[in-house]
Amino acid sequence: MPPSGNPFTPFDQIQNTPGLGKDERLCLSATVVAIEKGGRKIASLLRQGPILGITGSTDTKNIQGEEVQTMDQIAQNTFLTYFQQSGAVQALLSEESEFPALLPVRFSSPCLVAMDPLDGSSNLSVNASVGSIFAIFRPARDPRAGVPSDTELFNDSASGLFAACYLLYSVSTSLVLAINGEVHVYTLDPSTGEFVGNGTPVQFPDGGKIYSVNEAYYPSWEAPLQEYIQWVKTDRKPTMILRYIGALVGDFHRNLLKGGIYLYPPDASDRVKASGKLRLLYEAYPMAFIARAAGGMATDGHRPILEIRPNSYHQRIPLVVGPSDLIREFQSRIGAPVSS
Ligand code: P6P
Repeated sequence: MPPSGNPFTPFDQIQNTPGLGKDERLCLSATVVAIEKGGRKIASLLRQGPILGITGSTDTKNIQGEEVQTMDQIAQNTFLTYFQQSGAVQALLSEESEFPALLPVRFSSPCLVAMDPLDGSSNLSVNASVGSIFAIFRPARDPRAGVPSDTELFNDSASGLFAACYLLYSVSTSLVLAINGEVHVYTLDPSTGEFVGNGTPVQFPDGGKIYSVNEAYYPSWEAPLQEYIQWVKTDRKPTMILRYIGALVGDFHRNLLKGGIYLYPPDASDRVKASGKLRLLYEAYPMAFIARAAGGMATDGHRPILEIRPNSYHQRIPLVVGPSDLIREFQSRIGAPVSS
């Protein structure tokens, strides 16, 4: 609780962030309010998910060819509705839709949102953590001139990205918001419906000892990665421990607070995941933006994630993200250029 005794909220963070124009502040506030509203609704539904019978699959596949969980659809529709009502989002790209949806706007500098409405939803049936992920951009061009089939709405890299946010539905519901180099963690207070923080920005701790990767795919990794993973478990001092819960938001959040590196490498044995499983625009970009604001870095193994140009709305990319000390160590071990 800040010295004032009033809870620090995402609205306070936005108001206190230097370098935002008045209209941008208004638009970002309305966008984050929509995310908070959706987070409250989904957290409430998830608490009673098995009772409501909404933790299972729809037995349909999305445009990614992935099985759609009932809650994926509910989350998609929930955030779409609240973004529509906000009047602050002029186009919304979602993992669940092939192209960005054009939305009604009431602000003079509306933004562009790319989202994964419910990440890790296969965890739902076993009551494990899931999350929602949002990248918030200044559009590279006005989508009302027509939604292009390629990624012209987005700049030629993450240069248009000016805020990123995720919701983590777990023991409690967290909202993590990064703007202009500062990250704050908020917790949903069920008694008031407010997301409250302590006003102190979060930074990755140095010296983390956690690595998060699905080692089942070890046989299909390239040799330098296999050697790195063997090294962290044997000759590294201190050795690392494996923590992996199968949901990017849950693994990232633990690593943000305790210090750890998350890896989703290319899987040479799987045509779909040959370039990694995670999507650049609404998973890798936002996590890389949050990591950078928390004193960390994110790479595809060779290039900084935030410098990679999107070539399609649902482009997949390998992701290695975490504190700078662990990312530099990873890069030096696999022989990649060590980030400055
Ligand atoms: P695997 C969830 O499906 C997700 O996109 C991430 O949230 C998670 O880290 C990863 O995939 C898990 O994938 O192949 O280990 O089950």
